Amino acid sequence: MKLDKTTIDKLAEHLENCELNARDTLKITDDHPDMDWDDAYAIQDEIRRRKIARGTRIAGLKAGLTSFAKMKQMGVETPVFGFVTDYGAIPDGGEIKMKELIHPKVEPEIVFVMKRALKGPGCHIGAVLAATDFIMPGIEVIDSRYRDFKFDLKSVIADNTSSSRFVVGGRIKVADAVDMRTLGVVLEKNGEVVALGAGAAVLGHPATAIALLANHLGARGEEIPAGAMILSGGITEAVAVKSGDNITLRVQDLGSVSCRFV
Ligand code: OOG
Ligand code: MG
Repeated sequence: MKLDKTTIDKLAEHLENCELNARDTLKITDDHPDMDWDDAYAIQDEIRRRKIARGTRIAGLKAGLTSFAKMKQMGVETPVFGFVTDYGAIPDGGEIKMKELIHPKVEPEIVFVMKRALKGPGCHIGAVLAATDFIMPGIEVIDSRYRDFKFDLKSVIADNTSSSRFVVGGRIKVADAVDMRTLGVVLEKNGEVVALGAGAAVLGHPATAIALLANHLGARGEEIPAGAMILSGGITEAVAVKSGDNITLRVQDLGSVSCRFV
């Protein structure tokens, strides 16, 4: 750790206020170029602590920057991990208020729900599939607090990996009922196809993202709890949205989910 506790708390408060007030900021590594990975996750942990203390519930976990398309779009090359909140959950077909957000983008994702806890190190796809209860389609709405989505990995980890809103639903399937690698996804904006891909875009198999999360948590003495919902990461580039846009995600064999920006 390179930052002291006072600085970590101050940066967490600043980033969380940017989220809650829909205000953007410059990436925090500009003022703290020597901060390290532990500092970045410590800031994210402090944001989580602040939310829980205020009565917010953690609705699930997320992996991000797990596909080549996303890494290329953001100019980074390592996955990151964060959490999603109860107030971020939007019902299928629901409305998302633009005035609560800065510059949202949508991502097509495969969402896992676990029946058993998973603890790294040494967690692999087989362990993930054995511990998975079911999968379902999800739209993640990301909204970086950094101006123009310009950040580096440490800044985005501290900012809870741009976590904002999410929509899950569609049809659930047990993990062995589908080949997640060849699962086709089609993302539509106002009825037009704006992005498409297949599950293998996420690290060869979306379950790999869950294994990496378990290993990441294991290194910190934590685990993925039984029952956890986990977003495995955008399969395609994220797509910018504006007020009035209707978004639908169709996933082969898993139905569709949608939302509207107002
Ligand atoms: C970081 C969050 C990325 C994903 O699925 O790749 C993410 C960002 O691109 O702002 O959630
Ligand atoms: Mg995502």
